[in-house]
Amino acid sequence: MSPDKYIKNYIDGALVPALSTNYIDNVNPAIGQVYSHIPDSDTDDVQRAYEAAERAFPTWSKMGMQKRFRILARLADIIEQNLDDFAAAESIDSGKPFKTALSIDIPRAHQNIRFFATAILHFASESHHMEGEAVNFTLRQPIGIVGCISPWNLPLYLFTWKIAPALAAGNCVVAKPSEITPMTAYMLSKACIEAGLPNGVLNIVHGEGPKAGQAIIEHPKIKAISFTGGTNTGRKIAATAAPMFKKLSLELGGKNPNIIFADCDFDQMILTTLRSSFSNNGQICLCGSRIYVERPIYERFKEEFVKKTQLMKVGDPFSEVTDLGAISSKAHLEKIINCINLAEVEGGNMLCGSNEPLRMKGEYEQGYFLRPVVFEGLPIDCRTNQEEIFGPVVTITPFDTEEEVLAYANSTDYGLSATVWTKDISRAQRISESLQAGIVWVNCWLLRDLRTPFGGVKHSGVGREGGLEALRFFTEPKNVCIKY
Ligand code: TXE
Repeated sequence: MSPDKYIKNYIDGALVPALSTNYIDNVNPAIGQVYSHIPDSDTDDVQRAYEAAERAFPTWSKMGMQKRFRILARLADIIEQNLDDFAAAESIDSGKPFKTALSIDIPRAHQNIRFFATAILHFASESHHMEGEAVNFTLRQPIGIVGCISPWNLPLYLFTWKIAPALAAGNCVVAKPSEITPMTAYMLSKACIEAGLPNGVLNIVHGEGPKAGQAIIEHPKIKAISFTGGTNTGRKIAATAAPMFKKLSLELGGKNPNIIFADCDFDQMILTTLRSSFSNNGQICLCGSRIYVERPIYERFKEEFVKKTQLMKVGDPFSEVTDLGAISSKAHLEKIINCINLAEVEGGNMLCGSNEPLRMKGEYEQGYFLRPVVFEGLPIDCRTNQEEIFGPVVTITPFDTEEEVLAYANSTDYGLSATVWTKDISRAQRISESLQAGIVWVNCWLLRDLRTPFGGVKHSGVGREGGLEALRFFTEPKNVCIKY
């Protein structure tokens, strides 16, 4: 299963170009050059995808969950059997280290599909008995045709996280991956054909957000939208979809606090904090970009953390020793550099890293590389500490009391996740209760159980993904009341 130079849409079971036959360039960010092309789809392609989905819906939604389970399980197996090819494609497309795609992204993609393929077999609805009079039961039926739109940071991982529950629940899907990282979604379409997914059940339309993506959002008969991406895009999507009364799940940005108390397991905390700060170049909505450290260990933390950050290897995504690959695109690299410059203007003291791209030699000379950056000395309310950067940039700040650090942690518009490091279980509980976040990790980070609710509060989103929450989102409850 090798990547092609010309990516195709997957509509009605066939691999086809956009109706306009126009293409957009797809860049390999580690070498800074165009290496493939994606269909520049528009409203007409989305309409074609919708019509295919509409034709497929009666059969797919009624074929029974056992049959849907079998097809989806086969799809998961095909991805797993082609792990290396998928991981190499993901690394080339996004700039992330191959070893990360191999150990995290692609395994999680086939796990997502298998998880929801089996979850639907255990999905049950409620009944409400009115003693001596009637019984109510809730039918949970598929919604119909739904739209799934995903970002570039965890391409196949997040694409399948949406598509799998939608399909398992009996919906047909019109989906769009990010135009920055389309390759593994294209490989997924080939895997769907191999798995025997009936034509039109899943349709993958490639192209730009404001064009192909917006056409999905605006389509009058696509009844639900599941979106992961930036908060500003989420706002635009809500503005279009809410007046059309579409069901919406929005997983948006984060500016997550990492709160470190002096009684923590220091070594474990340092290792995990390096991961929570710089994994995937900080391009994970769950990364902890605001690090608050209790004063008695602040200096020790600063010294150790900066020393270890400076030792991180940036470069060749295919090298075993690489920690940080390339930033996903030139535009994003420029955005991160602007954020670093702003942090300096705001009075930040850069403890390591640089506001200049890292110039590699040889093949990677034109790639978008950046050393990880640590700032201190920034006010809590400055833009650097309030706005999402989505890059390898963190700030560190000392604190003295629980009350103070909670105020810092809850000071932003975001509320996706938070991490707390302490051995005091009562304190961990108190802080967890008061944090304004959809997910709190105590003494760990990114430890994920796919059954748990996933999502944020405030400007980090609306609704929850994961486990039964996702199956509830992708089904419409109908109460049936039978009098006896
Ligand atoms: O995301 P976009 P971008 C954040 C992060 C990043 C910023 C921008 O802060 O810097 O978002 O990244 C599609 N109608 N996150 O520009 O634009 C688009 O094609 C319909 C956080 O990549 O939100 C892509 O498929 N669709 C995030 C998807 O939306 C539209 C992960 C996401 O793109 C559209 C990624 C429109 N009008 C970025 N405009 C997280 N929370 O994980 C764009 N799209």
